[in-house]
Amino acid sequence: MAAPVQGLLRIGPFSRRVGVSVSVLRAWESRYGLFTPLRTAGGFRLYSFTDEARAQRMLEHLSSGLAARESASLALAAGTSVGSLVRAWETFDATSVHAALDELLAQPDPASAVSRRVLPALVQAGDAWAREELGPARIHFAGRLLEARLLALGGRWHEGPGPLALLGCGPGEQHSLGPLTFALALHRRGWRIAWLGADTPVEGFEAAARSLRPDAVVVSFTMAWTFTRARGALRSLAAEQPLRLCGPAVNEAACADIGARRLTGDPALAFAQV
Ligand code: B12
Repeated sequence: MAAPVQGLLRIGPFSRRVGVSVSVLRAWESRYGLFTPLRTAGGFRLYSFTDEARAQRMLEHLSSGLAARESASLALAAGTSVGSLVRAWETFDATSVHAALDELLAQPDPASAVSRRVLPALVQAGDAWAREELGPARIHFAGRLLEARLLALGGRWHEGPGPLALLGCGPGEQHSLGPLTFALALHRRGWRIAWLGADTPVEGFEAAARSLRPDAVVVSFTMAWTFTRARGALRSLAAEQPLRLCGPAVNEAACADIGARRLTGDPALAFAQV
C-alpha cells in the first residue's frame, strides 16, 4: 500500500478539479481502467496529475462526439509515456523517469519530442506543483534530470565540420531547457555547439566568443529581472558578435535596442532563424 503523497487528490476534490461527477469518474475507472490511483493505508484512492490529464483527454474526445469506450481508449493511448513521466516526476521515481525518457527520446529528432511533449508537460505540471509544498522539489527533480538527459544527447555536438554556435543562459538564469532543446535541433542540422550552460556572465560569452569565433552567439533569458540587469553588457556583446537572444523574457523592442536579433517560436524549429 502506498503512503499518501502530497499533491494527490481524493475523489471529491479530483471530481471538482476536472468538473465530472464522482459516479461518472468511478464508472470510467471501473469500466475502462482510465485512472490508476494510488491507495492510502486506509484504502482511499488518490488521483494524480496523470489521472487529471486522462480525464481532460476523455472529455475532449467525448465532446468531439466519440462514444465513451472509444474516447477512453484514445485517452489511455495518447501520452502513455508522458503520463508515466509525470507520474514518475511526482513520486521522485528516477528509474521510471529514465524509462519514460528512454521511450520519448528514442527517435530521430528528439528535440521535437522534447519541445512538443516533454516541456509542455513540465510547464503544466510545474505550474500546478508551484502551489504545493513539494512543488519546488518536484520542479528541481524533474528539471535537473531532464537537463542531464539533454546534455547527454549533446555529448558529441562539438564535433563536425559545420558552423559553430556558442550558447548558454544569461547571468542569474537557471532555465536552460529551451536553449538546450534549440542546441540539439541546431546540431542535427549540422551546427557544432559550444554550450556554456546556466548563469553565464556576459563577459564569459565575450571572452569565449573572442577565442572561438562562433558564427552565432545565443543567450537565453526566462525571467525579466535577469534580462533587465544584463541589458547594458549585452549591448557591448552585440557590438562585437552576431548576437541572438531568446526565451520568454526577451522581446523585439529590447533586442532592437541592444542590437541583437531575436529567436522566437518553437525551440526545436528555430534553427531556420540562424
Ligand atoms: C523547470 C523550471 C525550473 C528549473 C529549471 C531547470 C533547467 N535546467 O532549466 C529550476 C528548478 C532550476 C527552476 C528554478 C527557478 N524557477 Co523555474 N520554472 C521551471 C518551469 C516549470 C519550466 C521552465 C521550462 O523549462 N520551460 C520550457 C521552455 C522551453 O518554455 P518557456 O520557458 O515557456 O519558453 C517558451 C518560449 O519562450 C520559447 N523559448 C524558450 N527558450 C527558447 C530558446 C530558443 C532558442 C527559442 C527559439 C525559443 C525559446 O519556447 C517556449 C514555448 O514556446 C517554469 C514553469 C513555466 N510556466 O514556464 C518555472 C518558472 C519559469 N520558474 C520560475 C521561478 C520563479 C523560478 C525560481 C525563482 C524559483 C525558486 N524560488 O527557486 C528559480 C529561479 C532560478 C534562476 N535564477 O533562474 C517562474 C518564473 C516567473 C518569471 N517569469 O519570473 C516560472 C514561470 C514558474 C512560475 N509559474 O512561477 N525553474
